[in-house]
Amino acid sequence: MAKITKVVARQVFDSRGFPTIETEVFCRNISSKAICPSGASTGTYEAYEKRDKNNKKYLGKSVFKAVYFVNKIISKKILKKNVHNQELIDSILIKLDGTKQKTKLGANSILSVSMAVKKLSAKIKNIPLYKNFFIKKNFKLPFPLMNIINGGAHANNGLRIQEFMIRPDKAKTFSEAMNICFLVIQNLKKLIKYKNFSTAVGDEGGFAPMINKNEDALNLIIKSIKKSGYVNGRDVSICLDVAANELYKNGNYSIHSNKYTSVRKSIENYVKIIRKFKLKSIEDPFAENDWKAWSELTKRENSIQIVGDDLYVTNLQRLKKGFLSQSSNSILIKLNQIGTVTETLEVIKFAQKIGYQTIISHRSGDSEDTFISDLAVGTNSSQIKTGSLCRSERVAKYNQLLRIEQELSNKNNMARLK
Ligand code: 2PG
Ligand code: MG
Repeated sequence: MAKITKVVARQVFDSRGFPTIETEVFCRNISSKAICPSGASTGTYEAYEKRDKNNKKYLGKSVFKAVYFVNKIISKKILKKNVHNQELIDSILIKLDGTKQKTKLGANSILSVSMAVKKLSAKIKNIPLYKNFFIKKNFKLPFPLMNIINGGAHANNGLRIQEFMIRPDKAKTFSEAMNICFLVIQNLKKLIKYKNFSTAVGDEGGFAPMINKNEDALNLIIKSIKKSGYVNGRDVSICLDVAANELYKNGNYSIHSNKYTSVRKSIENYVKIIRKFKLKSIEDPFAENDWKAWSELTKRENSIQIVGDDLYVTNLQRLKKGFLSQSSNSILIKLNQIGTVTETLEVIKFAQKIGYQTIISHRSGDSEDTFISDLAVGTNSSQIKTGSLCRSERVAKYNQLLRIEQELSNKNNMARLK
C-alpha cells in the first residue's frame, strides 16, 4: 500500500495574478502538486472558495486560511491513507468539512488536495494521469471549444456575451483541430487589426476588441473562418457561452442588446442568431434558476448543444433536476464548482449515462496545471473548453493534449460529437 506521508500547501498565483492555493502530496520521496483555479462569473450554487476577506495586503484575495486548513487540519486526517483510494480520501475531506457548499474548509483547499492525490496515485502506478480515471482503453481526444473573442465578465469591451468560441468539427485528429483553430485565430487577428481595433486579449486569451454588438463579433468570426478556407457550420462551428446569470434582472435579460427583454423575446432572438450564424452550441443561455426558460429553449432547439454551466455547477442533484425537466442536453464540468475529484467523476458518469455531452472546462482564473486535459481524455468527454491559443495557462492544456495524442499514436483519435 502506498501511504500518504506528507501534505504541504502554499499560496501561489493564478493567471489573473490573484492568489490561489497549491497543494503537494507526498508518498515518501515522491510527490505531486495541484493548483486550484478560480472563476469570475460564478454560479450561486458553486462550492465555496475560501479567501481571507479581511487581509488588506492582498485586497481580501489571499488564501492563507485555506493553506492553513490543509497544513494543519486536512493533512492530519489523510496521513497514512492509501493514495490509490481516492474515494476514501475524498469522503474524508467531505466529512471533515461537513457543509453543503464546503464553506468550512473551502472548496479550494479541498480540491487542491484531491487533485494532487489523483496525480500522485498515477505517478506511483507509473501510468499517465489520463489512464487513472474510469476509461481504460480506446482513448479519444476532445474537440477544443476555443474561445477566440472575450466579452462579458472576462473583458471590458461591452460585449454582452462572455465567450465566442469555435469548434473544428471536421478535424480527424487533435493536431488537425489545433491547426484549424490556429488559422482562424491568425486570420481573426489580421481582420481586427485591419479594422483598427486593438488585438489585446481578455482573461481567457481571446481577443477583446472594443466592439459591443454580439453580431459584430459573430461577423468577424464568420469572415475569419471563410478566410481560412473553411465552411462555417460544417468544418468549423461557432459556439457561445452567454453566461446569462450576469445579464438577468427581474425575469428579463439583456443578452441581445442593452435593453432587457422577456424570455419569449430572448428565445426568438436566440433562434434568429442560431439560424443566421449556424450556431452549434450555447452555454448558459438563461440564468441559474430559470429552469422553465431553459426547458423551452432546449425543446425548441434540441438539435444544437445546450450546455448547463452555472445551472448545474457540476452538482449531481442539480443535474438530476435538469434531467427531469429536460433543461439542456449537455453539461460543463468544472472541478472547483463541486470540490473533489470523486464527486466530479460521479457527475460525468451520470451525465454520460443520460446521454449528455460532457465538456471539461478551465476557469477564467487558471494556472499552468493541466489536470483537466487528462481528465477530458480519461473520461471520454467529447469537448474541452480551455480558452484561446494564447496565454500560457490556456496553451499548457492544449500542449498536454498534444503530448497525449502523440503517446496514443492512433489515427482518427477524436471523440464523437453528437
Ligand atoms: C465559464 C467560465 C470559464 P468563469 O463561465 O464557463 O470559461 O468562466 O471561470 O469566469 O466562471
Ligand atoms: Mg460558462
